[in-house]
Amino acid sequence: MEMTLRWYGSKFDTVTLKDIRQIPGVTGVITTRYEAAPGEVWTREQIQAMQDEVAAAGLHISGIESVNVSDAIKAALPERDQHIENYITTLENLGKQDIHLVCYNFMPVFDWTRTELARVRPDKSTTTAYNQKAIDSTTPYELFDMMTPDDENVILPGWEPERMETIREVMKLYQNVGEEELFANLKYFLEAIMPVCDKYDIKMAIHPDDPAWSVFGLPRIINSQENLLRLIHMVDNVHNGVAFCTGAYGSSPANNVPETIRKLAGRIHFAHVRNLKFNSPDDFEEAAHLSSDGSFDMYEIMKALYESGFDGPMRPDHGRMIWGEKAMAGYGLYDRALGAMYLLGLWEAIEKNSKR
Ligand code: DNO
Repeated sequence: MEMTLRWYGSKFDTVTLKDIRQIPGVTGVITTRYEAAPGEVWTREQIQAMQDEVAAAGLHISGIESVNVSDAIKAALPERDQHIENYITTLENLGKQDIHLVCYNFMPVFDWTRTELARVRPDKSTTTAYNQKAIDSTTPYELFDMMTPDDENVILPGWEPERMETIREVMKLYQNVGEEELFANLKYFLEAIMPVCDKYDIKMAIHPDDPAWSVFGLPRIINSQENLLRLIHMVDNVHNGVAFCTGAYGSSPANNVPETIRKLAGRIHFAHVRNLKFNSPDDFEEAAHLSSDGSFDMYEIMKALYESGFDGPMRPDHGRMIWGEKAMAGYGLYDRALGAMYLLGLWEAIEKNSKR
């Protein structure tokens, strides 16, 4: 297991590579070309430039989160083959640059969804939160406003302003796409990219839907144990794997996080580990990583990862805003650094215990 931190690049992130380098045990970053539109080819020169910048800080790129999949691919529009071809070229260029992990999601239109970006917790930290009643009484367009931070320099990953401009049209693309169609489109995409993944040993890691159910009537499929197993079996290739996100997958209390980790052994290529606090069946917020601050047993989660042989990059996930920090919601330095330390501590204890 390698502990990493997500980093958005010097143009977008308030957290610097120097900051990340000073977190004990964090050796790699998970990054992306944030400015790239889904469907666009990434050149080797662009990838090399990212690698040079990260290497100059004494770190390396452990994986890409994300190379986004366009709605044309997700909804099977006429231009999907062109977009898949571009995706393959990007994968080829990443492979040639010695990058072997790519995270993506297959959520239509919206990426992770929250209804509050700065809910105040009892300790006066702020955190992101989701309330189903708030979703039920709003529209996707109003939600976009809620997901837009007041500070215009802070953009929320997955909710870039340019997306809002096309959201009405994009929603319409899914009128005839249900869960079965979405599965078929995912299979089509995976089958097309597996040869290049095999050639360059690129592990594709799909991110579970967040929250793990349909939002605004759009189909969502990466949200239950049954569907995750269906995904890995429908294209039975080790390069077709999962970015297991405990918070996204665990947002549904029906999902047993440690059990599913064990069932997916060998196919989890990347782990996002965070804790949630359920306040009611309709409401959760992101807690500190520590088990006692939220609803998850983080020890059991880490033990399941360890015992199922997980050996890929791991990252702490959505952190609270503490100590006056202002950063991209969920992606400040301090709480994620605390999270990384805690997860490394759990891992060390589990590892040492298992060797006794
Ligand atoms: C949110 C993230 C997601 C994730 C994508 C993967 O914090 O976990 O935006 O990166 O869904 O493509």
